[in-house]
Amino acid sequence: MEKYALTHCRICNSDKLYNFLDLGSMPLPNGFLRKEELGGHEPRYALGTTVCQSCWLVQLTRVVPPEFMFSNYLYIPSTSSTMLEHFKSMAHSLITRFQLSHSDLVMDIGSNDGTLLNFFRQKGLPVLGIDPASNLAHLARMKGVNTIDALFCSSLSTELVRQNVRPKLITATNVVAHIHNVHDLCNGVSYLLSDEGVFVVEFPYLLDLLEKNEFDTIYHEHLSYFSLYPLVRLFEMRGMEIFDFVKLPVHGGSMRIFVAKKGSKHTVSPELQECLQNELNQKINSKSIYDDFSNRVQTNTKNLIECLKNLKAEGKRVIGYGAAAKGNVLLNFCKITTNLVEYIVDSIPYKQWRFTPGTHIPIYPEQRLEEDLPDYILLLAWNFQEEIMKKQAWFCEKGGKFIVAIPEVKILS
Ligand code: DWN
Repeated sequence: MEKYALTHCRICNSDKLYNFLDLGSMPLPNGFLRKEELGGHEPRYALGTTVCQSCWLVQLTRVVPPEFMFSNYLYIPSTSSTMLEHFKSMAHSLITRFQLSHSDLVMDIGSNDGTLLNFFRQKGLPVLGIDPASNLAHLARMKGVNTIDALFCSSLSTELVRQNVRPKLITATNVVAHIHNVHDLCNGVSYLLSDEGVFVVEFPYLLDLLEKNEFDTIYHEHLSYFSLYPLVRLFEMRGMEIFDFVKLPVHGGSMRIFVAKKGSKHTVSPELQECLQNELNQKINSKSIYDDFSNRVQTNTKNLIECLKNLKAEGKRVIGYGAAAKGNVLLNFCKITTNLVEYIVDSIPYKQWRFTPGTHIPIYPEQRLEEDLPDYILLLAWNFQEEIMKKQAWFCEKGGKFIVAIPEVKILS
């Protein structure tokens, strides 16, 4: 059997899986290389998507071990003002909605560099971060955010309860989709959460991914691509229930769900049923929506390659903006190297002066742009289009143009 192959749905254990998009075999999308690592062995892992024909969870066909991806992690949300604002308003809205007081512990699973928790801490609440990336846990502690370097699991929650750690609020943003054993996660959360406690989960929303052709957000870190339909089933299997949700614009369209133990005082929002019905109306429980998405991916990527080749033939210079994980999926799937994109600029120091995995495009600080005026910028971090185009407005004023490939190829000036 293929290494790390998924054989059964991680939520309902069905083996009725329908494969609908094969992105080939590529290196891990955050596997940035130092100069001396170029030419060395770069492990590649199959990247394909499948949908369970029982609970309709979209998931990857392979499960790469988390220790390969999250031990020393290079993704830091705090480098974006968009994400800083997002997490600040998230913390403030949760404190207000659930009337959190200074005695209510807030725990964040996948707490990264402590950005979200720091907003709770600044309001005087006790906080605890859980993240396996020691490099990020160190950054969090430097902010004053107490953090445990570990992958969250039910055995860790047992130890925390033994130490009388009982959070009133547990958050998990862009992490539940990264976890293979979601049943163990739910067991751990349910055991740890206080009786009226709330588990708030945020994730890129499947319907946005499909509607906006966001295929580059499909990569080895993201094992699941959630809609409400399979999640309702997951939490019910674990004695919990989703009682509310909110849609968000970040990361190409996300959803935040509010979960509590069955029998809690939290009343279920009537809009939940409407959203579930909309998912069925959009046919998330049929193969055709996935086949249509796959066909659009093929068309859009062919259009991008043709656009870049035409610009090259016209003698135009193209660079990339944002050494994002999703950008590496796009570059590897389209086999775009320095043949079409000369270099990439990025604001994260960890990534600068390294090279992209698989395509080996050099990454420089954003300041490089001012020293060198290319003709076009391929916006790999399209989810920050507004922030980046505002920051680099001078580039368009000087006649430069942006290229976006998602939801389809467009030239912006
Ligand atoms: O789930 C995940 C999503 C939420 O974020 C993680 N698995 C990994 C990560 O994916 P990503 O690498 O695609 O994330 P970003 O934050 O969309 O990547 C944006 C990149 O653009 C970063 O490397 C930073 C860079 N950037 C920049 O150079 N200048 C971003 C902004 C806003 C800028 O002004």
